[in-house]
Amino acid sequence: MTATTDGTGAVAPRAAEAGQSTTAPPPSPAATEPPKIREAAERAAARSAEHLLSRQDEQGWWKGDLETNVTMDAEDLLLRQFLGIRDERTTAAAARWIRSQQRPDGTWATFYGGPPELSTTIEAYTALRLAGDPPDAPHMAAASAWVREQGGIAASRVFTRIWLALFGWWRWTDLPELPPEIMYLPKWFPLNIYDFGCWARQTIVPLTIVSAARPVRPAPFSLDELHTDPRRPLPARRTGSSGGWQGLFQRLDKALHAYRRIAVGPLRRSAVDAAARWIIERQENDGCWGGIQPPAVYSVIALHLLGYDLGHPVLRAGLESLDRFAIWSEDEEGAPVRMIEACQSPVWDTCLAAIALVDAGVRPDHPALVKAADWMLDEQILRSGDWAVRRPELPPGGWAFEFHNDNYPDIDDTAEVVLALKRVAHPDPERVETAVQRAARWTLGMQSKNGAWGAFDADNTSAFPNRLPFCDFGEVVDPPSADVTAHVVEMLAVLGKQHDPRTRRGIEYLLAEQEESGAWFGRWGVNYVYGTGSVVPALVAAGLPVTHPAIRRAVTWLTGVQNADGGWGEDLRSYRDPEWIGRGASTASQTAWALLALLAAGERDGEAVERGVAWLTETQREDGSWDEPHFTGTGFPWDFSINYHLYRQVFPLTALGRYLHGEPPSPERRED
Ligand code: R03
Repeated sequence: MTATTDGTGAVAPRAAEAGQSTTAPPPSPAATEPPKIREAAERAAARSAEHLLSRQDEQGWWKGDLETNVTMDAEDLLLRQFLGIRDERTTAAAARWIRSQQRPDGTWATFYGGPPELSTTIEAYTALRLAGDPPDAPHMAAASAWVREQGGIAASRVFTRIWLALFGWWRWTDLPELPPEIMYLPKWFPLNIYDFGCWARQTIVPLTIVSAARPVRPAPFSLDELHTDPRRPLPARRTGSSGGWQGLFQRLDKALHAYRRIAVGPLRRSAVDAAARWIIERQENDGCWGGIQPPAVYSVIALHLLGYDLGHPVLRAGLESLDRFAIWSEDEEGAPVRMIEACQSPVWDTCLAAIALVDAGVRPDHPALVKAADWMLDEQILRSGDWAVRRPELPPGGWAFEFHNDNYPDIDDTAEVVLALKRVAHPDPERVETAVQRAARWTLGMQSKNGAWGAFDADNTSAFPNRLPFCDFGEVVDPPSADVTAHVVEMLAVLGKQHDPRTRRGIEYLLAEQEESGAWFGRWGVNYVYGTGSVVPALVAAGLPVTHPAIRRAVTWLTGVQNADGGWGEDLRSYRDPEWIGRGASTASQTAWALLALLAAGERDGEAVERGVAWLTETQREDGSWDEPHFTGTGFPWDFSINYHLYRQVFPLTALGRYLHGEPPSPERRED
């Protein structure tokens, strides 16, 4: 009988060990398996489960910090400066966080251990100038010198230069035009707002109002030291057009600049009003926009420019929602430190935590799991959102990533929530089943033409948005990806739909997406380890035999990139440089993702799994948690990275659980 105890009696033997019927008895410990690794794994799983259970909110959810980079903190201060509401306490606390992230060479990066990044360094420097740090202070002089060497403000991204233009530190004429008339492009016309990914759409609409207004509220200091030639602070507009699509879109931008001179009048005014209405219609009931930072900050600026005062209910709620993105802590001297989250991930964290706890042997009817299931059930979104523009007939039924984001449920969260709900022994199974069926119907209805799934929309694959001069940061469309499709296929398999033609098309997409190496690209997690760790369990759950060539090639790739210390790690640089694919310092979440794939592929008794499990047991901390300074979450490949602070807990626990108790039950799990 293998049970893992967590001191509260919460962890009982899995049904199989308790002699109750399940689809498959757990694998018996291999004769060769040294008992110590199993005992170590049991101890680690019990401590990890206890740690995770202790972090559940009394409302039933889990939420780990969502750490990104200091542009969030800098832009928050710039927003407050622009609105005239910046206070010294908030400024000082934000400045402490920003300074704490500066590296010895004076620069800032977008991820732990990453290379210096120009726009991030410019925004951080500007925020510290707002906080009163003098330009000749050593840490400031080092930063500005490095910025000048990299080409200065002129070489930074469009978003950074928009922030600087708000204070006259850059010229609006040297920024791409974003005409509000875009609101009037029909839904079938290229570059209509629904051709953009939902996050880009929600950001661009308010920015068209800002672009039309071109506001300048002079700043209390200059930033001449951030230009390559401080004597020529505002270099001439960057012209020079290249050929092809890029040249075409640059000429379009020039034409839009010319159009602007005649743009005043009824059409422009009505377009601005249409944009304002669109924004206000989409404000969430907690005041945020889409649960993410960019639409919120630009919507507040846009509406303020249209005359909404800060006391107006829309703006007051918007600003209060931004305050909720702040995480306050203290530094060693006890001084307040404030870090802004770009977004919050309670739904994502809660479903992953529930999966981890059940897979690790916590009773499926444990009160914590029932409470989590109740919270998730209350979070299901039962009204239409922007996704319905492409799917007008489809009934709602998805989940979003955040606390409040009814307009933008995502397919990834929906699939993982269903996988979590199907694991919990809920006292009201009919309620769960109704929610699960709604979710399955919505998810199936969101399948893209190529048989796969994007994150927020169906067939959001236009090639035009990425070519706009404005779009020089992140992704601006939301095409299908292997990791989201895998989570959906795994969900459909658990629902007994592995033979449904739509599931088969998803499987075919996944098999076609496998790369030469045997790995799969990771869109929302870093990177090929995440993609492969998502796809292999899904294919096996859907009935592919572990002897299938695609599974074998994935196993070969994973064992080939295992680190000498037994763990797995993949540096974010693999999004830029193939040399880094599968390479990097071992991390808890990525080691777990590799183990999830190998365990699903039947490699439980192999050396790679044993070494990986050993790495997890040896690196676990006394309190049952793991540390993970490395970023393993992806917002936009390379441009915007996330350290999901709960990944380092939930995924190792899931991997240890499946090592100890076997794969989660699914209608078609084959025993090879
Ligand atoms: C893996 C989990 C499931 N997954 C969740 C995805 C949520 C990821 C966080 C979203 O936060 C964002 C932060 C952003 N920044 N800038 C942009 C942005 C979007 C989302 C952004 C970039 C380009 C444009 C507009 C906005 Br144009 C910091 C599905």
